[in-house]
Amino acid sequence: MNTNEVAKQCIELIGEKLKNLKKLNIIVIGKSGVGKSTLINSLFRGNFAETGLGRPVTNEIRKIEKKDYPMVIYDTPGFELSKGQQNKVKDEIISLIRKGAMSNDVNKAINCIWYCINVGGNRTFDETETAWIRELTESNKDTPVPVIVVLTQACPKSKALEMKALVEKENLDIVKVVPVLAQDMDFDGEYVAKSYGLDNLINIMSETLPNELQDTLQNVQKASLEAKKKYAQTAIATAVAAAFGEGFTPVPFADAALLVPTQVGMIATITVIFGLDVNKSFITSFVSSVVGSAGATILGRTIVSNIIKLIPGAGSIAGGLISGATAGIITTALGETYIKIMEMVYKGEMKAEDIYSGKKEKLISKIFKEQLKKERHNK
Ligand SMILES: Nc1nc2c(ncn2[C@@H]2O[C@H](COP(=O)(O)OP(=O)(O)O)[C@@H](O)[C@H]2O)c(=O)[nH]1
Ligand SMILES: [Mg+2]
Repeated sequence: MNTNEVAKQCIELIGEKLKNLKKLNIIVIGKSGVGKSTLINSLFRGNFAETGLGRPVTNEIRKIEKKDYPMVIYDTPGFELSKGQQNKVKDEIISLIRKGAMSNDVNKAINCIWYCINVGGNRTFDETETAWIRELTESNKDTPVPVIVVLTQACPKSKALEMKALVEKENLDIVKVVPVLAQDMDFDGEYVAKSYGLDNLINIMSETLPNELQDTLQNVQKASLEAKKKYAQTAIATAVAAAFGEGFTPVPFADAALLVPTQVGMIATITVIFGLDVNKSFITSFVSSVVGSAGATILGRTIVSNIIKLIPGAGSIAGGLISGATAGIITTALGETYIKIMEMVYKGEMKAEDIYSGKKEKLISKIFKEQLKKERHNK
């Protein structure tokens, strides 16, 4: 198997994994102007609220979705409405939740509700809103969905904390009250309040979501690089444990059937977590930067011997076998190197073109060598 074939498999697997991501369904509630759209666009890739197709589900609820995008948002205003209409919206939301739950389809179940309250524009705190949240959670005890109260435009922070304390005092059946300033806020050019809290909201979401939605959350979110990296590292550990968990079982190093699929699967998973567009040339260049020139047979005897020479104290290959532990070290180093590259591309520090034109070959190779040493050291 050569780098080109490996890259082809990677790209196919990435496509498959993307297609199989479970849909994340969120209901976002709050008066118009509180900052719902701004919040959504700041949290998720692709300017979702702006470019997603909105279609009315009921008079008030609008469903926002995008082709090939594993998320649906139900955008619900409602609190400038009359009391009668507020009740109607509540019933519509409950009916939406029940329909989702009854469908027995993970792609349709409502996973989370954000109730947004604006800090900046509120002189005092509006108790009809917390009363409504209480009614919602109390009349929906049979199909509960976690509710997060998001304090939007949470600036100044002191005022946001005051409001947070007020909402918490209500003892509502909610997960948390989270202050967020989705975008920097400029006060006449004299003072700029820096955005904050988006990463916290992502982490709280992650805690409330089931395992099967963690990949999706990381794929769509763009607010916490740390969360992506942490989750990608878990994916490496899982891949290594699944393939080389025994640690002592020697792996025939020329046995691509055991080594390569593990590594292809891991690279594909990490790509999905970062939510970046990569093509075949990107993967080809990455792989050849790590294992040697393009077109070479991956994990052939020479390449593996060369890699093993880079691992201090790993010894030589005896009888065509490497230990499971060594295979684990190589795989982990490969995954960590890929995460570092993804991070640089994500931050815009490295262009994808620079990778496939080969400009970054030396850098990638250097990172890989450092990771091999580090992994060896950790063992
Ligand atoms: N600077 C800043 N402006 C915000 C923020 N959130 C909302 N806004 C502004 O408030 C207005 C209403 O926001 P929008 O997201 O459209 O509210 P929606 O009606 O709830 O969707 C817009 O002019 C936004 O630019 C924020 O976090 N920072
Ligand atoms: Mg809006």
